[in-house]
Amino acid sequence: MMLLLALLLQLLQLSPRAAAFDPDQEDFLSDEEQRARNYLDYVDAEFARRSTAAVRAAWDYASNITDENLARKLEVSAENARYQKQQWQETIKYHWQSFRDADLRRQFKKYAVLGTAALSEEKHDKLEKLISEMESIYSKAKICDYKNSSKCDLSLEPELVEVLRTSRDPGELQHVWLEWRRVSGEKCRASYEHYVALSNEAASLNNFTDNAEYWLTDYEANDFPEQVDRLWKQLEPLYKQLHAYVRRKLREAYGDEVVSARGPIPAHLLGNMWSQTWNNILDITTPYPQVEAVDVTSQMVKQGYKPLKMFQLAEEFFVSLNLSAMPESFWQDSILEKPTDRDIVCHASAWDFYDGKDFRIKQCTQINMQHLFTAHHEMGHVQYFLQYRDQPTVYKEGANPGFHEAVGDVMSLSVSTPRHMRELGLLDADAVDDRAAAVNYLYLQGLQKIAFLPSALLMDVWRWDVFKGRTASDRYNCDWWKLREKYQGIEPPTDRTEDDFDPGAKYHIIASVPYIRYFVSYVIQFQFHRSLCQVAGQFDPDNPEKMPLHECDIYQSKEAGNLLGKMLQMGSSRPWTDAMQVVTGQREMDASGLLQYFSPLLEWLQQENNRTGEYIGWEPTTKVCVSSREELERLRGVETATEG
Ligand code: X8Z
Ligand code: ZN
Repeated sequence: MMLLLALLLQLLQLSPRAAAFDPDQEDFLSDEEQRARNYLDYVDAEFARRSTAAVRAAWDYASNITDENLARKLEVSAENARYQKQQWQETIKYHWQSFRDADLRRQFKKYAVLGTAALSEEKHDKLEKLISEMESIYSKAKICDYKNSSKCDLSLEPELVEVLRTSRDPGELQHVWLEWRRVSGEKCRASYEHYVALSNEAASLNNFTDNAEYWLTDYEANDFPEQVDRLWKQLEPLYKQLHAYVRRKLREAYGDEVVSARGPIPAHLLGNMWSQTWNNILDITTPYPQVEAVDVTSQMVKQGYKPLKMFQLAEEFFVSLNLSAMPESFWQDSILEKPTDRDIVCHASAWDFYDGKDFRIKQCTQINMQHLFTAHHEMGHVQYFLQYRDQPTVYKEGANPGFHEAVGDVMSLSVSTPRHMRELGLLDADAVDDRAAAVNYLYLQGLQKIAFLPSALLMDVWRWDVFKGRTASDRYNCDWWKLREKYQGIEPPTDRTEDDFDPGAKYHIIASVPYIRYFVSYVIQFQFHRSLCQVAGQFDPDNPEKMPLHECDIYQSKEAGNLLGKMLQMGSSRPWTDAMQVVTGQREMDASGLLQYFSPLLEWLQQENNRTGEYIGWEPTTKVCVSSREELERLRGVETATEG
């Protein structure tokens, strides 16, 4: 009878609202759960099939930006949104919150969030179109050469990145910095405003207060922004020491007309378009210039490195840990060099096609050390895809997005050690391993890892403010610069206005990719590194002096690889705290890994800044940010008048 009733209810698509722990209802309950399992099997297969189609269309567009490919991508996306909406109606009929099977509850919880498909067809299409068009503007943007104004075919990758990396002419750096913002961000400003409104509307249709709250669901913690804030408080003193030292070195290189003693650092002098990693200014800031150089770019060029070789090296590292090699099709279908016959989205990315077979990377690889690490970074994503390929489709994600970003970087923490670089033949075999060399190495790592932290954090602090309406559209740019100054202690090379849109000159902003994942990654990768090094017998927490964390290289440690693999195989099937526990025994993000790694550098920086009497921190910028260029002209007019 019970069975019959259940069957009837099933036919009617009505699920019994049973109390979870009522023993009399047990059969009833498990019956619904059984039905839910079957339902999930079906949905999962369909979801995978549709994801494959969507990813194929997205790949086709990103690797060949044409109107036809955009139309096709939008078509598939619209069709999927229609399907998802229908399916969602079915999904929410289940009383999944009262299921006793935690895994079933978890999968339903994920499927119960519809996302942007909740929008009307028209608005969904508009939102997709806006993002794709901003990506297209960003990817096709070109500027003219500083010295040769008739040469106007310079793209971000490789030309502008290269100027920022190598030029030491402040005029040229400022030209490239300003021009890039003029042809990318500024052109996206109106679309961005529209994008914010539609994203918020989608979030509210999903019962979130705004899109910021929606984005944060990935982290399964209500206090996540506070957690991140706490981490930053712990890391800020280290950042400020690095900042003060770099400012002095830049002042010595460019003069105090260009770099002041106590102000924020001019953003265009840090070797990177977004001032987010500073490793490219190693040559003019290195602590001990007479000791061997730790940047291996020139060696890579000298030895004729090719993009393929860089990815093969990365693969070999993963395989040495007993992790997976890339499938044959990966090598066939990936794009590892910038094509010359069409426009593509050059920003590096890794792609899971959700069919268990097709995995690719797209990267406009340049031959330099940074791109060697980016190759490992991207392959880290693919390694994660491979490890969780047998999970249900909803679990084919990182434990949280920060985990996904951390995998390849953990490899790079070993690969970049001088010991490993020597084994690769990229550093002199007979160079000395003394304290000065160690400081040089840790300093280079600091320029990449410590410098990055505030820039990663503020990217989403700004967007959370935007989505929450705390930053209105007429404050987009000036609020951006307030945060750049507050967190990073940098300033623009010239005054800015609300006619500019500098956040939009960064890929992840216009492509709608949340950024806090990278902040998380840069913290937890040191937790992973520490634990894996311990397992590999390369780090002894009781004797860090003898075996410092920054010298550890987990290469060829199957123990380390197996432990990491165990975590990767989980995908997002468990809360990230559980995944983290597998590798580290810890259940929270913790800055102590990073602080421990950099402790010899902190000590050195403190001594050095003390010695030269550096001001730690920064006084307010003298640059202004106003409502419009017209207003700026007016102000400047007033200024000249009063001066006159
Ligand atoms: O975007 C990336 C990767 C792809 S997930 C190339 N990264 C961030 C960036 O470039 O801004 C890696 C580190 C930071
Ligand atoms: Zn990544």
